[in-house]
Amino acid sequence: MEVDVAIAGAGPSGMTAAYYLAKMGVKTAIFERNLRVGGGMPGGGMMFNRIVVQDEGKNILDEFEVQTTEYQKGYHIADSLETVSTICSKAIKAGAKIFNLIGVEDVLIREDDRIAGLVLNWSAASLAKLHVDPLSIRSKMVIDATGHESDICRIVERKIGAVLQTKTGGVMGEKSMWAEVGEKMLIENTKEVYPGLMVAGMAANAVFGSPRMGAIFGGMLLSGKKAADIAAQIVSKATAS
Ligand code: 48F
Repeated sequence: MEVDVAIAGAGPSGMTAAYYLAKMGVKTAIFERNLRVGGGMPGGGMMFNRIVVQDEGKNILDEFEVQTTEYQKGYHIADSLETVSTICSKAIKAGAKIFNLIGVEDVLIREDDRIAGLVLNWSAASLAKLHVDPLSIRSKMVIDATGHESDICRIVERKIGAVLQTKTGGVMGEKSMWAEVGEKMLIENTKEVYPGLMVAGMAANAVFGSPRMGAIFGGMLLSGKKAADIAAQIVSKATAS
């Protein structure tokens, strides 16, 4: 019922963030509304289940002991299923909890509308359109790692208003594909976007209006790692005060 960091979405960015947070001893849980983990990674590029990572991303795959093959200077290919299953396993072994089949349907707010946790419900209940009241979990930091949908930021915008730290105050929406720029912007966009709420992975580019990047996944891993570092610092300050 209470964690340090609550992550919405078990795609590559959410699971990478969970791995690094758990490794630092931060109590972390991911809530994934799907039956399976991995988000958009298992499908690779157009269902050829291979992913591409650049050198920086490969360093993380090396740390996870995922096999890669260089196909061009600076670019490497990995098996998407090996990557997803390994990151998932490493995150759980490091101490993170992953709850599948649970969707995030709202955020918990406290004084000054600071985000203080997530409101959860069974995916099956919402799929069956059952009128079932949710439960909530408290956290010191929430990470929106819900991918292109940036679901949690959209909920905040809908319910609290245009309060996000973007140019418009709302979710700006992702731009059309430009892999090189999208990958760079993703790291810059990985940050706190509202008190108590961070964005990681494709959600970060969707929120800040940056391009998408197709089957290049290095940025998702690097964004997850950066999100973990920032969230851990915020949690440690909150714990000290
Ligand atoms: O989409 P997803 O894989 O996000 P990511 O980690 O990675 C993006 C890439 O897969 C790919 C890409 C590469 O260039 O663009 O798309 O940023 O994973 C997001 C996960 O969040 C879950 C969703 O089922 C998926 O597994 N999710 C979405 N909304 C909710 C949610 C929600 N409201 N509650 C719980 N889980």
